Amino acid sequence: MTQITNHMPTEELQRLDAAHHIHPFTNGDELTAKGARIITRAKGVTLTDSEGNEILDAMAGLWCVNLGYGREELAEVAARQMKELPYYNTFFQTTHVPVIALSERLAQLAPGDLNHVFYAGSGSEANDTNIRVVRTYWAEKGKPEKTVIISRHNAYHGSTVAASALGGMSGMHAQSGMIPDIHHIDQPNWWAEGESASPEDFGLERAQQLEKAILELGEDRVAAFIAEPVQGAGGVIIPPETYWPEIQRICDKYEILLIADEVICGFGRTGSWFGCQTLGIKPDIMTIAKGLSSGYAPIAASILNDEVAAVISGCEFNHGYTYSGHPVSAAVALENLRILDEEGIVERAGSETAPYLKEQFESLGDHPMVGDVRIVGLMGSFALTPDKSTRAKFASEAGTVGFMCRERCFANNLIMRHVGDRMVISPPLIITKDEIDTLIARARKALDEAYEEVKAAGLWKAAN
Ligand code: PXG
Repeated sequence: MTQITNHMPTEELQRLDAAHHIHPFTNGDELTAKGARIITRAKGVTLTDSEGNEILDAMAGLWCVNLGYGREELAEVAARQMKELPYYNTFFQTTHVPVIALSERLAQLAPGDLNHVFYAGSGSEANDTNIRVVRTYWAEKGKPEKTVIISRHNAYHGSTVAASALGGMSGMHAQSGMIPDIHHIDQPNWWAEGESASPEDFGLERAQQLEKAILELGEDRVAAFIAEPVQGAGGVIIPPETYWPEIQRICDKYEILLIADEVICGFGRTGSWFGCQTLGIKPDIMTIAKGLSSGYAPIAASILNDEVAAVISGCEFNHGYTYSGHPVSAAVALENLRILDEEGIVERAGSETAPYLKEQFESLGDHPMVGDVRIVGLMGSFALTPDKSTRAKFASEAGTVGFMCRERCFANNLIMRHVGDRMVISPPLIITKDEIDTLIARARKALDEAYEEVKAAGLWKAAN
C-alpha cells in the first residue's frame, strides 16, 4: 500500500481523492474534472495549500475556527486526555471529569438560566435533539398535541434528514423529503424581499408571520420556534431592528419555546459570547457547535433552561449519541473556552476588531458591483448587484456572478464564500488589523477582476 503524504504531487492526491472520496454539497463530476484544492497546514488566519499558496481564510474554516489555527495548547490537552481516558460514554448513569467541567463552564457562560447541557457530535445532531426535547417537553406537560416547530425559509439548521427539514433550504428538502410537523415562515431578508417597505416595517411584517402561523396552525399545536439570531449559511442576513423584539413578544405571548440556533453566532462571532446577547433575545434552548471547540474537535450541544430541563428530567429521555460528551472533544472545548476568555479574544473581537472590520468592509460599498454591505461582529456580507439604487438582481441564474466572484477571491488567495449572489465573510476572531487590510485589498482586487469578467461575459444585466 502506498503511503499518502503531503509530499505527493498535487495531481496524484487529486486523482486519489476523486477516486475514493465523496465531498459534501459538491457536484462530484465537476470536481473530478477540476481537481480539489488540497490544504496541507494552517497557522493563525492563514492556510497553506499543496502548491505552497498562502491563503487568508476569511471564513474561519466553515465559520468555526474562532481561535485561529495552530494553537498548541489544544493539541496538548487532546493528547493528554487521549492518554488518560480516550473514550467513555455518558449513558448508564456514568460521567467523567471533562464533561462535568465543560458543562459547568457552559452554564456560567450561557445567559440567564440556560444551565443544562445535552451533548452531540455536530450542530445537526444537536438540532435533532431539540426536536425531541421540545416534543417531549410538551408531552410531559400533558400537551402531546403540541408538536409543530416553526422555522424559516432559507434557514440552515443542519444536514441530517430531521435538521434539514427544520431548516429552510429547498434543495435539501427536494433530496430527502420532509418530516412531519415542521412549518416555515418567510425570512427577514429586506434587501432581497422587502420591495417598497421600509426595513422597520418589513421586519415587523416578517415577525408577525409567526403570530399568523401560530393562529392558523392553532396555539394548542405549536411547540417551538427556531431561528439563527443572524442567518449564516443563508447569506449573513442581519434582520431589521424591529424583528427580534417582535418575535420575542410573540413567543412570550403564546408561550412557545424559543430555540436560538447559535451554531455560527455563538462564541464571539457577533461580538458578544452569544448572538442572543447581541440581538437581545431570551431563548429557552440554545444550539451550540463550531466555535465551542473552534473546530479542533467535533462537539455540539443543546443548552436548556431550568424549566425545560426540569420537565425533561421527569421522564426517561430516550435519546443519546455514542459521542455525547466525548471526553477528548470536551477537554479541547474547555481549553478553547479558557483561551477565548483569558486572552480576552471575545472581548477584543467585539470592542476593537469588529469596529475596524466594519469600517473597512463597508468601504467596499463604493464598488460598482457591491450593494447592501452588512456586518455584525465578525460576520458580514454584501450583495452583488447590477444596480444598487434599485436593489436589482442579475438576470443570470442566482449564484452565477457570486461563483465568478468567489473564484476571483480564491485566485487572489482569499477565502470568501458566495451564497447565491451574496458574498460572505466570517474570519477567525484573532484576525489583526493588518490582516484585515490584506483581506479588504484582496477582496477589492477580486471584485475588480470579477466585474471585468461579468461584463466580458455579457452578464452585466438586471433581471426584469
Ligand atoms: N445550525 C447552524 C446555524 C449552522 O450554521 C448547523 C446547524 C449544523 O451543524 P453541523 O455541525 O451539523 O454542520 C450549521 C452548520 C455553509 C455551511 O456552507 C454552513 C454550515 C455547515 C456546513 C456548511 O455555510 N453550518
